[in-house]
Amino acid sequence: MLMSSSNHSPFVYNRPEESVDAFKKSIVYKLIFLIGRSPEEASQRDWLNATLYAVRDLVTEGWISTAKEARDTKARRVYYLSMEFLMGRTLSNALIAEGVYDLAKEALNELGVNLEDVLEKEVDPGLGNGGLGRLAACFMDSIATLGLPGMGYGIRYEYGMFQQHIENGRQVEKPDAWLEKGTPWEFERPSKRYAIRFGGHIHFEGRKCVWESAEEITALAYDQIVPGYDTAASATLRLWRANAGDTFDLAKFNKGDYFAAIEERNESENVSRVLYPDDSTWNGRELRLRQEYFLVSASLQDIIRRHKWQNGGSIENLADKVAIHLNDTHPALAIPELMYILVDQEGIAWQKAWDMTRRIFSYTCHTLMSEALETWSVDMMGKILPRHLQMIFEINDYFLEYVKTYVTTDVDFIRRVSLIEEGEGHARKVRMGWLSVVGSHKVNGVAAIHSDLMVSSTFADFARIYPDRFTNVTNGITPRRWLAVANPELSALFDQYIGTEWRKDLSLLTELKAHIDKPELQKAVAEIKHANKVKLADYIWQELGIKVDPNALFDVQIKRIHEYKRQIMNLLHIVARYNAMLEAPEKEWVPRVFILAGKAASAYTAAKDTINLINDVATVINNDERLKGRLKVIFIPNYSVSLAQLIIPAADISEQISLAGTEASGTSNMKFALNGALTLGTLDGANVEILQNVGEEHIFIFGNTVEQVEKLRRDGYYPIDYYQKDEQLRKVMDQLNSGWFSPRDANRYQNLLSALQFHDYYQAFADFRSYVDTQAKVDEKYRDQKAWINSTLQNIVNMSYFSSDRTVMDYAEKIWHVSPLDVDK
Ligand code: 4GP
Repeated sequence: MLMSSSNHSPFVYNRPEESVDAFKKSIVYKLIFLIGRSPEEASQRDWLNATLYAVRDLVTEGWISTAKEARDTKARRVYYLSMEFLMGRTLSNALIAEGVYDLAKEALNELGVNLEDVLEKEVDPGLGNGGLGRLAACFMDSIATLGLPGMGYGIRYEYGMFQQHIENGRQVEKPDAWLEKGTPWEFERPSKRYAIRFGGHIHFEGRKCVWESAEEITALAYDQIVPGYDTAASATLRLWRANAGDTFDLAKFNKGDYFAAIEERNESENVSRVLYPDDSTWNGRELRLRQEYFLVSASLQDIIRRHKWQNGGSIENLADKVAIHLNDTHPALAIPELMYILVDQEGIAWQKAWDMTRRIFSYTCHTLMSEALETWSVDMMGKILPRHLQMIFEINDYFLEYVKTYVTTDVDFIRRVSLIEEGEGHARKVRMGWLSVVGSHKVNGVAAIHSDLMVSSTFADFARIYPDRFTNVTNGITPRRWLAVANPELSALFDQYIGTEWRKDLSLLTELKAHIDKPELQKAVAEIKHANKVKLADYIWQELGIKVDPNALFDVQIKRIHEYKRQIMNLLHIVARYNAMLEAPEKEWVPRVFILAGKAASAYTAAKDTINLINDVATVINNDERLKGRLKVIFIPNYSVSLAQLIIPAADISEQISLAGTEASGTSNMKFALNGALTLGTLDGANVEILQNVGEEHIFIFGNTVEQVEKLRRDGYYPIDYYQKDEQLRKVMDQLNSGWFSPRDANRYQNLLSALQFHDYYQAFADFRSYVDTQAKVDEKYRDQKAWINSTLQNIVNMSYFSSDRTVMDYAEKIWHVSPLDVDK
């Protein structure tokens, strides 16, 4: 660490000690000798990269000693396998972790460069889709800060999540070529390369299964340091890139068929080309399956190599030393892959290999959406991974035998739990969710209500077979990125009252309780919120050319666009409010700015139509002068981690309005509350636990409970009844249906609206009344600023439980059985 001078190493060139001068020198050195630019000609990006290199120097040695400590103590390790890591920008987080933010700012300042401008230049890699990927990033941060012997494995997609542009109100997807700008933070590891095999066929030699694969590509490793906060410890995120290796067809090349030779290379390298290939086609699905296997095979080969190297070549004690966590079903092929390695390559007896495998794996389920429980057609898997399919059949035989012997012989039950779905009229499929449960020793949900529902619905049969296997670990967020980096002013204010240690131990926030009634604290919190709103208003003005009033209540819903998250219900209320305001223009309306952001999956029509409708409604409302600027609707394009860092600290209301029983946990709900926004939410996901922690006076809960939702489904749910009964709802729907907001294309939303009016699977109509009434309570409370600020503070001081440090320690103790290393000794 920079600040502890005893730790200084003689090896780092020009280590900046604790002086601005030395830091300046280090940055300029990187600029000249690594980037090849003089300070005079350097662009902002050059300065950014030079600073990244300079800061990376500060963490690299600690990183190396963390690895050494794990090696020397032969620590049991945990490996987190995830197809997504939404890490966010690196520099600001690293500067804070190393305690050199101010130093860097001053050093750059003296070089005539503004740190904040430089920070904005950093690419925000979109190697994830939503909550699951961002959770993985928070976990990496906590693993590093806690000094746990852990490592993340993922894919270094050449193109991350698409860039979302809005053209004429509609989402347009553009490729996200994040690598084009260079990646100074990462270390390329040319020596860490593994052959990944696909296709071919299997045959038995006696009892031994032999897989002769047809193709081979190479996985190359790229490492990112994830610095721990205020510790020398760091974690590693290792991402794999596909390389065609020797598949370049020299014969074709020599014959002059250059393009055919290149094409083959390109095709093999497609495996790490893009996050979420289009899964509406066979080719897209096949590519995704290949990606999943690519991640799993490279990572397991790496894990086993490291283990053998540190254990004198032996694999016998693998299960004592290694825990592997499956972030959802995406890496579930790791289960048959490990069996393949242990049985076919290491010659371990099947039963013993299976016992080891189950001790090693654990699995988190992140959703209750049944469509997200992956299945793969047996045909496709047989074509790409014939040995793994065979292994899954073997596992299934073994498992079903167990069920018949110890649980039940009921044919229906056995058909339901079989790892192979025997389709009536459709092809057989491998059920990856079932495989993950059967191959893991622990399975967890991500919030208390979700874990309960998982056991009572999705995995009910398995809970009967393995009653002790299921558990809950409620999600959390890292206070470093989501308070220290995102809200520096609020962080500095807390430092004055309770010191700086809360960044490492969020339970210290409770010490703020003693100060909660102090008018100067309340005033300062209100001022900081206002300043954050001004910042966001400036961004909206610059990006969208729309003026919003920072004194208005900022009401925010930012997350993927999905029917279950019910952005459409938010919109129904906005239109209802618009109508009410026009009917009583003189009333003292609390000015509101509704802010929405989020991407829709490119093949998800209803979600894309929702974005379009939000923008159409926004256009009409934002231009209606009768409202006198008291109502605005803003859709901020291209939602990302860095945008969340800007938006969340500026929010007054956090919309968490999914239908009860559909959102597994949510994590933005925690980020908002930590930054002092009040939750407006249903009894869903982690909202339930937020309610328990902050108390019912400080949160707005509305809508049906899970039991009521289920009862409605059972008894027959008719959205049209609500439409008929509720005048306000009827008016809104009639307006939307008449094309009021899309006059040039009145039928634009016909599908979206009729699905709502006649099916409304996510029961937006059923919750509409209670939502609108609760929104009125929000206004009422906002009018009483003293009460509002009090609730704001009550939210903040009661967020300790939602630190990802707590979450990760829970995993470490209950599931992974790993303990922190002593790196700072
Ligand atoms: C998300 C869930 O939708 C969200 O509720 C949860 O907080 C998050 O995982 C982390 O556990 N699921 C996904 C996904 O992102 O792709 O299934």
